[in-house]
Amino acid sequence: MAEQTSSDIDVEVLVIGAGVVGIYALQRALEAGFSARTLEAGDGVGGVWYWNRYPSARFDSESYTYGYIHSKELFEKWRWEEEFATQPEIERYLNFVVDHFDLRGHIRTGQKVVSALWNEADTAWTVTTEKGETIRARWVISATGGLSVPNYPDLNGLEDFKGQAYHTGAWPHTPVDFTGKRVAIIGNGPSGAQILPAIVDLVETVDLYQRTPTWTTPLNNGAITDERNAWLRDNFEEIAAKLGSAANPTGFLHEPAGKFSTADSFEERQAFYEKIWNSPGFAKLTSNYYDMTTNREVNLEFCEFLANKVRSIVKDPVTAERLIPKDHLFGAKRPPFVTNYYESFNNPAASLIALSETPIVRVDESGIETTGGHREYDIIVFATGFDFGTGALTRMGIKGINGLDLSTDWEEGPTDFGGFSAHQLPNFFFPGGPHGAGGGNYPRYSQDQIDWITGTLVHAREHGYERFEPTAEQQESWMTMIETLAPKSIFSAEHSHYYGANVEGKVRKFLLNPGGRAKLHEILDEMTATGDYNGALSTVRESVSAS
Ligand code: NA7
Repeated sequence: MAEQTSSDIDVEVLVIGAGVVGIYALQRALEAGFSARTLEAGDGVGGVWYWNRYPSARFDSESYTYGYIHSKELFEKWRWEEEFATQPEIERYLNFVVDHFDLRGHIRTGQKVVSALWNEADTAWTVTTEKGETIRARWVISATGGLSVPNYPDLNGLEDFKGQAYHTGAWPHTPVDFTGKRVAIIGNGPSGAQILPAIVDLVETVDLYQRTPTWTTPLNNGAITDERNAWLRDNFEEIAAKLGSAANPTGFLHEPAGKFSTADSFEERQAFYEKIWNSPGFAKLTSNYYDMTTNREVNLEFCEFLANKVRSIVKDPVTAERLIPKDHLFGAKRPPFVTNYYESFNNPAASLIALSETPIVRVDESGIETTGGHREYDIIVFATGFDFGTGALTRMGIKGINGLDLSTDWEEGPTDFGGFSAHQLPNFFFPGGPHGAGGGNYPRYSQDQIDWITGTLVHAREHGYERFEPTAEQQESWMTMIETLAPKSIFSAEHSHYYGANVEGKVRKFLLNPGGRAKLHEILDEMTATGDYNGALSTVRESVSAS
């Protein structure tokens, strides 16, 4: 077998995607001294925050807990305007980060990857883009996102519609003018719930098509004052340590309730729920009673509190009842946190169409027909979510050992190790992929993964390993953990994108890491306890002789 030389490859580390995860992966690889490059499909950086430019698209994790926490200098240089920043601010931030770390020269935008082929003899990947660019890399880090492939509903006559139609996840760069327009929004997840209040005062009419009600609660956003900003700067070390800790399963700063529901009387619990209602974003889950997600009775009591909130806000009692979920407990499905969602239905321009009562029959050139009648529209907004977890990876033409085709291999659901690698896909990492995130702040999970991946590449370089491939046993053990703990996850509602249920024909398999960060770290620590990661790392010679 020929000696490996650096001329066999164009670059040591190829990152695919310049979103939150890809930017970090590129920076870490360069910092560790690898030659590295990024291919990005969009014409700019930002990933999900580049594509989702619909009105009022914003974080529902606090800006400074979602942003990067590995650099004090970066943390101090960027000043967030709002507790929960909007998309333009986030896109500006990510561009700032790229320039701060001098990454732009390593990123090629407008380069969508269409194939990635493993070549065992060269211990290298050949990656090709839609425009025909080909790059050979020793290691590939596919940071292509869990929510990057828009999911369109399978509706009769969709192609006949003559008005404007947009998906929230592929929003145009030129602003859409909603003034005086008749608008349909299909979907009431976080995206649909965000866009409704943003346009309701502009439109002639807006109809929200709801398949299943959600437990939407107020975001409780606010501007970051100078005092708050000074506090953030002064406490960077503590903030970074808390967010970065594997013992922090949610990756937020929220203070835990410190008690079980049984500690309080009925009246005290109602007062506590009021406090929770007024808390920021995800604190409604992370600062709630310890047993909120495990004790059905207390969760039902909280749901009744929320239902009464909806009834008190929404003036039309029929609409209010339609907005109240009946099929899942609070937290079982990823809840949206949005300002003025329920209030929007008090605007005479807004209507709720409950698809459980009047399903869509067809779309035609002028609008949408349900079993309740026909309504005309100038604009249809698809807020119908994404092919979560596996969407991008199964569309990238990835072929591993012996031509193993990832799209067919994962037909019955993804099998992986650590939520970022797979047996028979050597030297290929997909941080933020299926089983990547747990029930918490997405970038904190991805940072854990990237830090480990970068550490592995450095370890491999220092010890002469050229190949990383989780063994079949390591993968099986990880997948057993996923399957065993999935029913215990708080996001247990099977009718959710965390089970792939929103995509027509997709197999229903749990797509998060139900063991959380602690389990991930425990498993990875066990692996790294030996020099060759219990057989996952090898030299080219070893892998050839083993095959
Ligand atoms: P989500 O949370 O997946 O929500 C998609 C919404 O679209 C949800 O209300 C779905 O109803 C609805 N949907 C999907 N398909 C249809 C069809 N065919 N007909 C009617 N309604 C449909 O996506 P988002 O973009 O809102 O949020 C994605 C992530 O962004 C979120 O997890 C956060 O991380 C932020 P369903 O509930 O399935 O009945």
